[in-house]
Amino acid sequence: MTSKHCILLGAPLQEGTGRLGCDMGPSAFRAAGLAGALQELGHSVEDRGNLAPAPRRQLHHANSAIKNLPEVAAWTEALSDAAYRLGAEGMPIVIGGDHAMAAGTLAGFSRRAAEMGRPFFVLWLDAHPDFHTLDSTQSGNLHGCPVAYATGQPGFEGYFPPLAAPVRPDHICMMGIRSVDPAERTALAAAGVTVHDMRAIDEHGVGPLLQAFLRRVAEANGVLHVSLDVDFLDPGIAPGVGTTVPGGATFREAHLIMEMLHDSGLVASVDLVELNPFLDERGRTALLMVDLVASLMGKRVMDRPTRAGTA
Ligand code: 6HN
Ligand code: MN
Ligand code: MN
Ligand code: MN
Repeated sequence: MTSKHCILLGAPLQEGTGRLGCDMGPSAFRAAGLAGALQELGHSVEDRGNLAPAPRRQLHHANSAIKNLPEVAAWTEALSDAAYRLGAEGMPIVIGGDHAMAAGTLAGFSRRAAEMGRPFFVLWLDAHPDFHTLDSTQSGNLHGCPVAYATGQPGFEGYFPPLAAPVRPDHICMMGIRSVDPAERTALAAAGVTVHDMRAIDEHGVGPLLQAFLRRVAEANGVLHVSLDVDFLDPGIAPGVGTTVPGGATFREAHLIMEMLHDSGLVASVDLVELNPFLDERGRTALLMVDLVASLMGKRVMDRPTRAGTA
C-alpha cells in the first residue's frame, strides 16, 4: 500500500446551516481518533489545527432568506486559499463544519488541479445536491449552495470570491441523492451533472455506478476530490447530522465505495462535512465516519489484488 502524507485541516463553520453544532465537528473527528486511524494504516499525519477566517464587510442580497452571507463568504475565501495551497503538499482531509465548506474546497482544489494541467473531478456523496444559487435558495441555508457556486452558476459574483477554475458540471458524480428541491432538479439536468439517486443505487448497486465514474477519471488522468456529507448515510447508522433523510446508504454500501476509491488510487483530497456532535449518540456517527475514512485510506479485511480504477 502506498503511504500518503495526510494533512488535516479543521473548518469549524456552522453558519451555512439553520442550526448550531457543526462547529464542534472538527473536535469530534479528532476525539474519534481520525489521526490515529490514519497512522495505523502507515500514513503520516499532520494536523494543521482549525481555520478561523477574519470577519469581513457586510453583504446585502435581494434574497432576504439568506443567512450569514458575510460569514460564509469569508469562509469560502479562506478555504479556497487553504485548499489551493494544501493540494500541493500532500493529501488534504478537510474536516467540517457544514457543507458550505465545499464552496471553498472545490474552488481551491480545482484551481490546484488546473495548475497541474490535470482535469478535476468530484464525487459528491450526499442526500442533497447542494445546487442552489443565492437567488434560488428558499431556506437561505448556504450549505445548500456550494456546488452551484463551484461550477460557476450565475449570481455569486460580488458575493463569493471569483473562481480561478470553475468545476465542470459533467465532471461531477453525485451518489445517494434523495432530497432535491424543484429549482435544483431543473438546474442539475441543464448543467449535466451525473446524479445517481437512491433509486439508481437500489437498482444497480453502488459498485457498477462508481466503477463507471472511476474509469472515466482514470482515463482522463484526473484528480479526484471526494465530498462526504454525513447525511449520505442512512440516519439509522448516522444520526449525528441536522438534515437527516430516510433511505440513505447502508453501512456496507458506504464502505464499498470507500474501498473502491482506495483501490482506484485516484483520490487527491477529501471533505468530511455536516457532522453535528450535539445531535450524535455517544460519538457513533463520528466513529463511523472515521471508519469510512480508514477504508478510503486502505483499511481492508483481507488482502486482494488491486484493480486500480479499471475492471
Ligand atoms: N446539505 N436543499 C435544502 C436547502 O435548505 O437548500 C437542504 C440542503 C442541505 C445541505 O446537504 O449540506
Ligand atoms: Mn451536503
Ligand atoms: Mn446533505
Ligand atoms: Mn440502500
